[in-house]
Amino acid sequence: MTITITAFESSPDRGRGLARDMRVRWALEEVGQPYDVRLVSFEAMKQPAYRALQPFGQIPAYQDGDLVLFESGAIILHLAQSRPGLLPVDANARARAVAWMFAALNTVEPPIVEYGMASLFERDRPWYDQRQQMLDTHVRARLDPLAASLGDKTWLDGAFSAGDLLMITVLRRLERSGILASYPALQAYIARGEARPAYQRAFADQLAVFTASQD
Ligand code: GTB
Repeated sequence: MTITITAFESSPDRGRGLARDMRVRWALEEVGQPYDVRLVSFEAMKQPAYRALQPFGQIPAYQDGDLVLFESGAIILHLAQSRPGLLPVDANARARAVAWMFAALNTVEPPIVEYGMASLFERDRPWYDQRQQMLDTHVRARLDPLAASLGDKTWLDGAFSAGDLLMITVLRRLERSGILASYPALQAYIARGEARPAYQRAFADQLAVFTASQD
């Protein structure tokens, strides 16, 4: 049975690999798992048939035979637990890598998403500058300890793991914010992730979808 994931028919990120199918594609490539992609429109995502796969009407959803999953973190955790390559074998090291997965999604991503949403949708509000300053502070309050934890290591904890994969996809959302300029070690960390062959394949595949949607 072929694994199928869903992705935007035409991604609002214009092929920058910021939508959450990118992290699942990257994980699938890291573990060497072939997959199909089902492209969905915004309208189709909100229909009952799609909500049976993803209750919130979002991408990505994941199907492998009888198993239907939603939430990019849960999909990646499932892939990492069922195939070698994304979690250490040692039980304690594995638990720590899972902690970094949660840290990426639950501690670092929320202020980054809030910052990005404000930049997109609140720019014309009279209070925008003040709010953006506050959100900038919130993002830095996560990046400072993250950079300290990374130190001069290549990855967050030993070998590359699903924790790094998620953290790097989350940090990439800041690429146009200017904030990362204060964090050269995090910039280098992102670049190491982006240099991985599995990342490159995943990125090229999602970009090809966007490019085709413009024809
Ligand atoms: N927690 C869920 C998960 O991790 O799977 C969140 C899924 C989610 O937010 N999906 C978004 C979606 O389907 C796409 S990724 N949105 C449509 C909707 O809710 O109606 C979020 C995203 C969208 C666009 C950009 N961008 O343009 O840069 C970046 C990220």
